[in-house]
Amino acid sequence: MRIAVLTGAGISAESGLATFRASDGLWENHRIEDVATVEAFERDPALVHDFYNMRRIKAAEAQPNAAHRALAELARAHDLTLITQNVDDLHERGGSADVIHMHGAVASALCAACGHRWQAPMVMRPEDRCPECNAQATRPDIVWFGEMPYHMERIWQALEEAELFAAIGTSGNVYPAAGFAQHAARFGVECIELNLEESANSRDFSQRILGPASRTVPEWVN
Ligand code: BV8
Repeated sequence: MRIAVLTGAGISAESGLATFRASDGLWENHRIEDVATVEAFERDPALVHDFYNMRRIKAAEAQPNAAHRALAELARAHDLTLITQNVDDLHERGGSADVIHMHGAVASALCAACGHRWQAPMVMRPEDRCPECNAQATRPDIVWFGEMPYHMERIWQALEEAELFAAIGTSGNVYPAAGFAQHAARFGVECIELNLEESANSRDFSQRILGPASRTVPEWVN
């Protein structure tokens, strides 16, 4: 069966990584607009680098949980397209091979001058230079608010061609991801939600499985 899955911060919560929502819109004591926008980076690159340096270190210390591993197992039995809003690499370390990071990845660095991408050092600084063009224009390879998410053509096609769409551990607050269930439903795709609690777009789903992902995802997969 063709399955499209979207994951959010909730799938990594039991691995110890902070979700946006649980901290009342404050991410590690920062307001989102102070750290996750191009304007924020232009205003204070050191602050934004520090924010992502801390998340890169925490992601490296975290371990994938049973939900990450269950999705890797799902891919062995079905034609799975795994889309994540998360910038950590727990899906890959949980065994998933082809993960679509629509909001980027904290382990990746990007040169704003030439577009070169490379494995980010654990700590990035504003004075770092691009290994390709030597410009002092390095940034975290993250999609900030107001920027176009990555791989959208492939995502829309997967949502339209799936037989089943499952959203896991996402509060349904950030677009375009929050509109994926409505988009898929227009193509006759069955949409289910696995979350700790009702989300902002729960009405877009025909079935809801409530509970912690480390329990609900393995049960759903098996
Ligand atoms: C764009 C990287 C256009 C940064 C992120 C339409 C309407 C309104 C607004 C907009 C719109 N279209 C665009 C916008 C603006 C904006 C937006 O949506 N704003 C919101 C706030 C209203 N969207 C954008 O700017 C996007 N860009 O649309 O570009 C464009 C068009 C043309 C050309 C150029 C541009 C880009 C958005 C990407 C922002 N970057 N991430 C970083 O990570 O630091 S967003 C970031 O926040 C995450 O990636 C994720 O997407 C979001 C957090 O959401 P969740 O993952 O859902 O996490 P959250 O904490 O909210 O929820 C966790 C859930 O898990 C909860 O429900 C909880 O109950 C559950 N949970 C907790 N524990 C568990 C659990 N579930 C299971 N088990 C558990 N144990």
